[in-house]
Parts: sequence; C-alpha cells; structure tokens
Amino acid sequence: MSLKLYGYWRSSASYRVRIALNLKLLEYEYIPVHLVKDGGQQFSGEYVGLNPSSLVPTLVDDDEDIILNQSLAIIEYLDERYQQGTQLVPSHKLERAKVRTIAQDIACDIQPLANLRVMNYIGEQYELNQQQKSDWAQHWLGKGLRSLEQRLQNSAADFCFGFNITMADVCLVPQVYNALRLGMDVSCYPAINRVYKNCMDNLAFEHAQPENQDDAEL
Ligand SMILES: N[C@@H](CCC(=O)N[C@@H](CS)C(=O)NCC(=O)O)C(=O)O
Repeated sequence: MSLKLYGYWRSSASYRVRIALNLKLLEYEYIPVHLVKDGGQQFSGEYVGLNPSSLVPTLVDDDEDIILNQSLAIIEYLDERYQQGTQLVPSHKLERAKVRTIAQDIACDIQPLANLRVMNYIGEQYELNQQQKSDWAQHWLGKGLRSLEQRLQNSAADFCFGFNITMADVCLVPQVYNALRLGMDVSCYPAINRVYKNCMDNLAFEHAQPENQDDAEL
C-alpha cells in the first residue's frame, strides 16, 4: 500500500487525517504510535527520523517518495493529489480561504493549547492536579467553541459551509470529540452540535472514530 499513516487513536490531529483519507476513498496502512507507552513512542529514534517534531500524524506516500507532517498540509496534499471522493478544499479562492480559516482556528488556535506535551508541562512545572489541568483545557476549548459557533452562524447549514463537507468539518469533528471527552456540554452550541451530528451520520467519519481504530484501548 503506498499510503502509510502514523497516528494514535485518540489524537485529534490523526483523527482529522483518518476522516480525510476515508472521504477521499483512499486505502492506507495505519501504523500506531503510542503517545504514552514506553515514555511516548513519538520520541523513539525511528519515529523522530520520520517526524522530528515528535508529534502525530505523519503521512508517508511511497509512490511520491514524500513524508509529511501537519494534518492540514496532509489533508490538502491528499485533496490535490487524488481527485476521487469528496473535494475537501473548494476550488473557488474565497470559499477556500474561508474553509482554511475555520480549519486553522481549530488546528492552530484551539487544539495546541490542550496538547499532551502542553498538559504534561503545565502539570509538572506548576504542580497542577488533574482537575486543574482539565480546567485549563476546558477554558481554551470553551473560548474556541464560542467563537466558532459565532462564525458558523454565517456559513453553516448541514455542514460548516452549507451542504457540502469540507476540511472545516474534518477539523470540527475531532475537536468536538475532545470536548465530549472532557465532559463538556456541546448542546449549548447549536450550529456546532448540528454539524457534528450530521457528520457522524457519514460512514467516513464513523470509521475514523478513535474507538474504531485497531490501537483503541477501550
Ligand atoms: N499541528 C499538528 C499538531 C500535531 C499534534 O499536536 N499531535 C498531538 C496529538 S493530537 C501529539 O502528537 N502529541 C504528542 C505530544 O504532545 O507529545 C497537526 O495538525 O498535525
């Protein structure tokens, strides 16, 4: 198989790429990288050779001899290289810019603040307990979801942008998954909630769910 995805079942950035691969109808080999076991397999020499950032996901496309990190770059690469399946990034420049805005709101401004290495650092450095770390994550996630909800008022119907699935939805779903994992109530964000539910009715999203991965620990 020419496409290999290094990821972790609960990683929201890996989850984004799994959804995109499914929507593009692409087969791939999934190679789990356990973010906690053995002190974190993302720090192993073999993985660092592929991705010096020690973060998942990493996509390898043997056909093109390319190794990519950054979920948004991977998703755009897949969308441009493969015409099949759902078009994730619109061709029209204004629509494309809007889709990238929402995707980056999530991937650049929301998700990184509650990343494992950040949570570990604030926990150790400032001696925070589990509840305090969770409060931190919920604070930033709540702020992000509130602004996202406001933005979606102008664009969302069934999905973030009207009636077509885009990269924005691919990013939204894993972020909502994280919020639910933290016990947050997302029903107070009606547009986000509606889009999330519509996406979860789609098999491409369902099959990409963390609990449906081979490395899931249930
Ligand atoms: N901006 C990166 C973020 C990647 C990222 O933060 N990955 C997390 C999992 S969602 C990770 O590998 N964390 C491991 C760690 O913090 O040590 C992307 O979108 O791919």
